[in-house]
Amino acid sequence: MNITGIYLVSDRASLSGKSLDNVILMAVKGGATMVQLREKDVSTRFFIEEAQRIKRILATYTVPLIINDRVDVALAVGANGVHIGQEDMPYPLVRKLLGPGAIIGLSVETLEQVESAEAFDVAYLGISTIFATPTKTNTRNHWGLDGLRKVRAISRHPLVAIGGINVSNAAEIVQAGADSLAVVSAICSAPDPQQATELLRRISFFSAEEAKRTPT
Ligand code: TZP
Ligand code: MG
Repeated sequence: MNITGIYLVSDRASLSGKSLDNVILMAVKGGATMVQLREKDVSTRFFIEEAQRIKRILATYTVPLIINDRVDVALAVGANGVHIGQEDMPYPLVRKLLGPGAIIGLSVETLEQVESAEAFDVAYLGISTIFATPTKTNTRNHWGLDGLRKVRAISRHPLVAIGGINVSNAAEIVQAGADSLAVVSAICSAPDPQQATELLRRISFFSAEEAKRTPT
């Protein structure tokens, strides 16, 4: 799995009246390469029905569906993977349940957690959080760009940066070592989520995409 590009993480509190299905569709049309459904306050039934709907939308664009926290929901709907934090089901058990092909992402908030994750075959580390963000306030650490560079220097895993990412800082976060940018409010709260995703992608990944296309 090639982890790169703009990774949309859903948050229904950030939608400013828009429909989640539509925001996800717009983000994917704008070039988002992964989508994580993150639901903290809905019933299991609701979560499963939503995930089934979103999975159908994403399949058209061959964009992977990642479920936050809930291994049972991921299994039930045949999602591509799960994103877990340090308090969730331990990585070895998630791998055992989902199998070798699943995309498993793990959030890390300290260098000790980064070091422990070297033993795991995670698809990526979620570097949480890069900057302080009103979207999630129960966070332990703000890595900043220097912290991200430190993680880049010691980890073998692809790095997904998350927290406070927007057009003003996206490019420097990629330059500091992020393979992918996970974004909530800069897409979910945008009046035009497709345009917001396109802009984030262009700002942060355009030179890398160009270099791949242009033979040297
Ligand atoms: N995990 C760490 S920060 C965060 C999550 C889910 C929220 C990021 O939201 P935003 O609006 O992109 O800063
Ligand atoms: Mg979690």
